[in-house]
Amino acid sequence: MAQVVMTLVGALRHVRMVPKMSDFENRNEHISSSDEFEIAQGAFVIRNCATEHAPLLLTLVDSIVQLAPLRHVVTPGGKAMSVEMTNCGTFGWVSDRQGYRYEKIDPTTGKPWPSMPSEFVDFAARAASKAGYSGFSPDVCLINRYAPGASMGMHQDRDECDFRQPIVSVSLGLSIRFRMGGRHRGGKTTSVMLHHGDVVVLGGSSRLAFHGVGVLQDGFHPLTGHSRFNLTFRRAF
Ligand code: MD3
Ligand code: FE
Repeated sequence: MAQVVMTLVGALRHVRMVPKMSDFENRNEHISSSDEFEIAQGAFVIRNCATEHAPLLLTLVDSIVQLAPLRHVVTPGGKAMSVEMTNCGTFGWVSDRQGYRYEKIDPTTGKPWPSMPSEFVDFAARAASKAGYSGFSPDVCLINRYAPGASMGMHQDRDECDFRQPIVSVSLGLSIRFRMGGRHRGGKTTSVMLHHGDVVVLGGSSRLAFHGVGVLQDGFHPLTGHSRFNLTFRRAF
C-alpha cells in the first residue's frame, strides 16, 4: 500500500514538474526585477498593478452594470460583437449600424451613463503616471466582459479627440492573449498573456497601434467566475 501511495505521489510530482510552454513565455520579465515592462514603444505592461484593488473595482463594476446593463453592440457591418459592453463616465463608447462614436446618453436606457467612481479616476491616473504619463484624467471607462468563446479582432482605437492622451487597460478575472501590431493592419504582431490584475498603459506611438485579444478559454476565477472583465480608461474629448 505504502509503495502504491509513493508511486502515485511520484507520478503527481512528475506531472506538476513538467513545465508547460506558457511557463517560459515572458521570460524577459522574470529576469527583470521590475514588474513593469515595455511591449512596444510607449506601451507598458504593469503586472499585478490592480490586484489589490480588484475586489473594489469589481464591486463598482457591479453597481455600474445595475444602472447600465452589459450588452452586445452591433458593428456598422451589422454583426453583434461577442464581447458585452457598458460604460461609465461623462461619455460612453457606442456602436451601431451608424458607426462607432462616444455618446453622453446610453442608448439602451435613454439616460446618461453612470458617473465614473472617483476610485476609477484615481486608479487610472496613478497607473498612467507609473508609465510616465502625468495628468491623465479619463472621461470614459469602457467596460468589456468576455465569456468563454468571446474575442476582439484587431482594430485601432481612434474615436477619441487627442491621441496624445494614453489609454489605461485593467484586466480582471480569467487570462487572455493580447496581440499588438503597428499602425498598419496586417503587420507583425507581438503577443502577451494578460492576467488578473495586470494593467496596460498605451501611449506614445502605441496609441494608434492595431491590437486585439484572442478567444477566451473557459476557466474559473474566484472574483469573476467564468469570465474576464477589461476596463479601458479613456479621454474621449
Ligand atoms: C492598444 N480592449 O476596448 S485592452 C478595447 O482586452 C480593447 O478588452 C481589449 O482593445 C480588451 O478597445 C484590449 C488593451 C488595449 C486597449 C486600448 C488600446 C490596447 C490598446 C488602444 C490603443 C492601442
Ligand atoms: Fe481597443
